[in-house]
Amino acid sequence: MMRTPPRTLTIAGSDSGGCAGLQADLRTFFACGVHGTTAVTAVTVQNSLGVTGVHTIPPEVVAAQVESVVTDIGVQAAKTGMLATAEIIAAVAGACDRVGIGRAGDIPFVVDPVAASMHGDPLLHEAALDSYRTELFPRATLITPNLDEVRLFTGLDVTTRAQQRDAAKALFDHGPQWVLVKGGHLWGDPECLDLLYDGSEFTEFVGPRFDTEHTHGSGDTLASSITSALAKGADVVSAVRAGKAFIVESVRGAYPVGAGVGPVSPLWRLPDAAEFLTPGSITG
Ligand code: PXL
Repeated sequence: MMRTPPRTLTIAGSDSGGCAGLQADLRTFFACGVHGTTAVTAVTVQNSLGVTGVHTIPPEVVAAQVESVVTDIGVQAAKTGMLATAEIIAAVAGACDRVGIGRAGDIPFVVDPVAASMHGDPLLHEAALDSYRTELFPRATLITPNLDEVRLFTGLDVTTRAQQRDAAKALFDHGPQWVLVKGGHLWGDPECLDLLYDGSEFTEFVGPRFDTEHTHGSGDTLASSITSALAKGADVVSAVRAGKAFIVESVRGAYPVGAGVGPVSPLWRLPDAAEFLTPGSITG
């Protein structure tokens, strides 16, 4: 029998197209060698062209999934993705407090404040912005906004690396232990700089900017790989360093699907995957 790997939890929405959301989280968890569990918040009707439907799960069912998983299977780190409504955010905050996720306990808690799909389809009610600021950011070990989310939560329009620092400070004032302001949307920058801040020190993580439009699920993949490293006991700086290395390779491994935007992919972790189970490869 194998040894049980570390367990992680994603509290997130389903992307039927398999590019983003909990589908991206689960495959990242697998590729990072942890056992992934889920609390589903919403089902999106989605393909490579965009989102045509959003169906939310009752808040008490979201909370029950969190409690069911953590009290039996146990998790060493948790993350959030699409939370959709103020009511779901309130339920998640309550459940996290009851089971010791985030500030209320010792389970590291990554809050990826998903607000819209990469096509711009809304994945969060406007009324829920305040719930993030008051109920989730103060409970988070780390928050991981992109620059569109920075604008929504702080009103700051970041167009330079210097402004990225101002944004990190403004977000830190909402109470998370650490802030990672992702620079992928700083379109004029020839590199992608993600800036980590703990209230006193900045740490920069610089990676290449790839010439690809197939970046669906990149935020989810980064947050999930960071969560996996935290579950294995890494400190936040080491976990973000590991996550950055993971997302760089996953963007390099992105591929097209359908007529629109394809996903970033952790398949690079499984070099034989393309050949495995093809007729010539099956022996024995
Ligand atoms: O990538 C953010 C995201 C998270 N969760 C769901 C999504 C998306 C983007 O499309 O669909 C369900």
